[in-house]
Amino acid sequence: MATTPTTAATAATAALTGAKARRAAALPRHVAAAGRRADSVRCSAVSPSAPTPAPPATPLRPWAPSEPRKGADILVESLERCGVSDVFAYPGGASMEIHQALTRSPTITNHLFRHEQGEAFAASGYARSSGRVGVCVATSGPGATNLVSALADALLDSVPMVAITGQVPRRMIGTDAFQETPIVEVTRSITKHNYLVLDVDHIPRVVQEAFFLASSGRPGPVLVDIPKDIQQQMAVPIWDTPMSLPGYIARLPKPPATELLEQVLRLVGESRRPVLYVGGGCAASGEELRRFVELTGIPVTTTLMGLGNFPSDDPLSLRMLGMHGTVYANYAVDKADLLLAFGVRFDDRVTGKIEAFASRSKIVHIDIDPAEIGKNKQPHVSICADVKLALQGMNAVLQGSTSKKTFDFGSWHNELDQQKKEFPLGYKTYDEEIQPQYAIQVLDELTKGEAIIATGVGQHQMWAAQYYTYKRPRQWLSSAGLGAMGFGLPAAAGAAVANPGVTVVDIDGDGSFLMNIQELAMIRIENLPVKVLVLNNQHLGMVVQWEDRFYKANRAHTYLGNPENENEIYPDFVTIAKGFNIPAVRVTKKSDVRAAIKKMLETPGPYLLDVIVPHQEHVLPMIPSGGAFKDMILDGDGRTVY
Ligand SMILES: Cc1ncc(C[n+]2csc(CCOP(=O)(O)OP(=O)(O)O)c2C)c(N)n1
Ligand SMILES: [Mg+2]
Repeated sequence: MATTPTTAATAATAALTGAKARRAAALPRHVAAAGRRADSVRCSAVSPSAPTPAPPATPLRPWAPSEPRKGADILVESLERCGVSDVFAYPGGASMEIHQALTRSPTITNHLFRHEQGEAFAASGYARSSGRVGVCVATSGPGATNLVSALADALLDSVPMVAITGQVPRRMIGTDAFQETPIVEVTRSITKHNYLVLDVDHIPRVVQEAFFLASSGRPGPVLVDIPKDIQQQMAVPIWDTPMSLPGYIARLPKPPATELLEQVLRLVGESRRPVLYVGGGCAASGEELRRFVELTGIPVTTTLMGLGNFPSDDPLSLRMLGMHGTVYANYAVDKADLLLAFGVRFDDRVTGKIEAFASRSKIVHIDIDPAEIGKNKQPHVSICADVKLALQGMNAVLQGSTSKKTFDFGSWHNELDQQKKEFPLGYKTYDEEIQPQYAIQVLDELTKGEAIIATGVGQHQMWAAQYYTYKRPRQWLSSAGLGAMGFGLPAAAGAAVANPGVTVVDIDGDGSFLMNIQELAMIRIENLPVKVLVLNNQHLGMVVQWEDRFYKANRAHTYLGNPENENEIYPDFVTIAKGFNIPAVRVTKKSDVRAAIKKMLETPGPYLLDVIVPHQEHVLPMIPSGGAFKDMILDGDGRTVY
């Protein structure tokens, strides 16, 4: 390895490559030139919680303010100053100083997951469900590389996270030392930014910057790598060191110009078939969005990331669009004359064939990230701004007495209502077989659509998106952009930590659940109300669906059961759960589902329900990859020969 401390430091703080470079390159020049001093922005300014005063010295921390303490203690105190109350940390040689320091923190609790991938997805679940920055800590080498999937996931889904890794001592960096990986290099293109700390005095500033970067503008993951000798070095912290991010801060979008917002409203006034296409970027503006819809009467479809940002039981909701979206949502976008794309990125799973997507429509794109504007689809009007401010601004104009506008989209609503009647979401039933969609509908009914839902990746994820009634932002936690199996259980646990007392259900697939099954230990030991509902089809169902449709049902390593005995359910999740001391039940008959889910919800603490479902079921509707609205598949399943 050729990395020297100096080059690594320069590279870590100066270079922006990959996704970061794309975004930076797209920043408008006039914004970059505007230059504002960083000094005025403090860590607490971006933390949703109130500024935290320095905690009083405790017996655990005998030092006076001007006395030296270990770098690891400075790190933990810096986290406290950023309002951190929970971390997800798994120890090792290069991070045990941090763990020792955590035991001295009067305010921070560590939640011990059993795998670093688990803790990092937990930090994501914590952040997604609360809006607060999720923090995970891992040791060097394998600990750090185990964070990689979750960092990539957080970058693609814009989740605010700070990952802290231990690194080998400075003098050993670049020597292929035991458990050395250049994690700054490894994660450069899957973090919003990353740091290698080479001076103990930099810790307060770097932590402050990391939290600011993670949570400001378009949120994302930031990694801070700290060599062990720095964690051990004694120093007196200087807490008021200002952040040094002048370029970044200068490029953060300004409030949207009223003229632009009025231009958008003029387009709304001229349109007859407008549609709101809403994504994860609207997670912080659910209220403003609802008000905007009340004032305009524009129907709303959301992306997978946008579920809950507009209530899916509202008469104007078209539910989800895209590959597995509803017929009526995709119909609306296909027929629209105005598409209001708010906090979205025209992902290929939404657009399919990009030229055919919203081809009759003018497009208004509002997004906080300039790199998204025009990346996949050229908008007619674009506003690079915080969508919350844009919605507030438009609502103010609409409510203004002098310019009060009324819109009449009655015939458009009737046309879409007709589509809803003609093409509702639905599925066939077969005697006592449990349809996975049915199990989710029962869960929805029994939880009144109020639970926080996490998922794995696959068919069960799509059914969970289609059949649960999300009513509020931050209720739906799913690895959307990366599609990382194994996300569900740890993300559910992280959400349970962030939302004490709230029931969290992990609707999981048998394949996905198996990827982080070890976190059953964590939910048992912390007695979290995490309910695991496994839709167990003994297969990698989503891949099976593609095999059925596009590979003449040739099974290529997609059966997860025991080939020697296909009649038994393998592995036996109920027995495994019992080994973790978690109550668990298996259901195989439709008539038992309701009582079983009721029992699961009524049982305090963790619970596992293994729901045996047929593997022949297909997620429908489906627009094949790269297809258009006209290519939508409405029926058929694995019982059909193609
Ligand atoms: C880590 C990871 N590996 C592979 C894939 C590819 N993949 C997507 S869906 C899927 C099947 C998932 O099976 P399961 O969790 O049982 O869900 P099901 O589709 O059966 O509901 C696979 C293998 C992935 N998304 N993530
Ligand atoms: Mg499966």
